[in-house]
Amino acid sequence: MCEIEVEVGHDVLEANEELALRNHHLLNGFGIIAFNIMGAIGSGKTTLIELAIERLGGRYRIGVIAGDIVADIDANRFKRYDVPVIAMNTGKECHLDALLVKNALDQLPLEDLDILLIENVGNLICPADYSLGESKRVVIVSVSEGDDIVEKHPMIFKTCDLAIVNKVDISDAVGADADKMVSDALRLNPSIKVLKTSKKVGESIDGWIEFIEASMNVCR
Ligand SMILES: Nc1nc2c(ncn2[C@@H]2O[C@H](COP(=O)(O)OP(=O)(O)O)[C@@H](O)[C@H]2O)c(=O)[nH]1
Ligand SMILES: [Mg+2]
Repeated sequence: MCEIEVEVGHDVLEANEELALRNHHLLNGFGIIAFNIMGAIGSGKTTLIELAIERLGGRYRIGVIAGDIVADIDANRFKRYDVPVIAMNTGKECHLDALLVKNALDQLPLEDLDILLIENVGNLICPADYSLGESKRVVIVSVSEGDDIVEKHPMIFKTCDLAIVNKVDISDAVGADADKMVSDALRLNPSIKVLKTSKKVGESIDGWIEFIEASMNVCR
C-alpha cells in the first residue's frame, strides 16, 4: 500500500500567513494600526478594549472586530460607544483567522479609521498560530486563572508584543502572585512588555493606553 504524507497543518498556516500579509498591506494603505487582542474567556479583553475606546475615542477613530464562537454579546457592548463594530462568529473554531478578518475588513469603513482593535476568540492556544494582519499582538491573562497560567502557555507569550496581567485587585483573594506571572512572561520572551492592570484602579490602565498611543507613533 502506498502512503502519501500531507502536511495539512503546515499548508493551512502558510495560506493564513499570505492572507494576513495582504490584510496588513490593506490596513497600512489606510494608515490603520491593528491590535490582535488574545486571552482566555473572562480574562478582561472586552473590558480593556472598552477602556481604550473611552480613553482614546476622542483622539482616534476606532473600529472593533469582536471575535466569538457564537453570539454577539461583546459586539453589543462595543456598539454602545458608537464605533463601527463587526461581530465575527467562528462557529466551532477556537480562533480568528486572516480570512475571517478580511471578511470583516470588507464591512468596515476603513477610510474612517485610525485604530482597529480585534478581540480574538477566548483561548490561549489556537490564536497564537494565526496572524490576522495586525501590527501588534497582545495577550491578556487574569490572576483568577492561577499564577501558573503563563508558564503553561509559552507559545502565545513568545509571539506577543505586550502581556497584560489583569484583575490584580483580586490577587490576594484568589491566592495568586501577579509578580510571578510578570517574571514568567519575561523569562519566556525577554523583549515582551508586561503590565499589571485592574479596572478598579484607573491609573493601572495608563500603561495599556500608552502602549496603544506609542504603537500609533512607531507603526505609522
Ligand atoms: N475584579 C476585576 N474584574 C474584572 C477586571 N477586568 C474585567 N473584570 C470582570 O471580568 C469579567 C470578564 O471580563 P470581560 O472583559 O468580559 O472578559 P473577556 O471574556 O476576556 O472579554 C467581567 O465580569 C468583568 O467585569 C478587573 O480588573 N478586576
Ligand atoms: Mg469578551
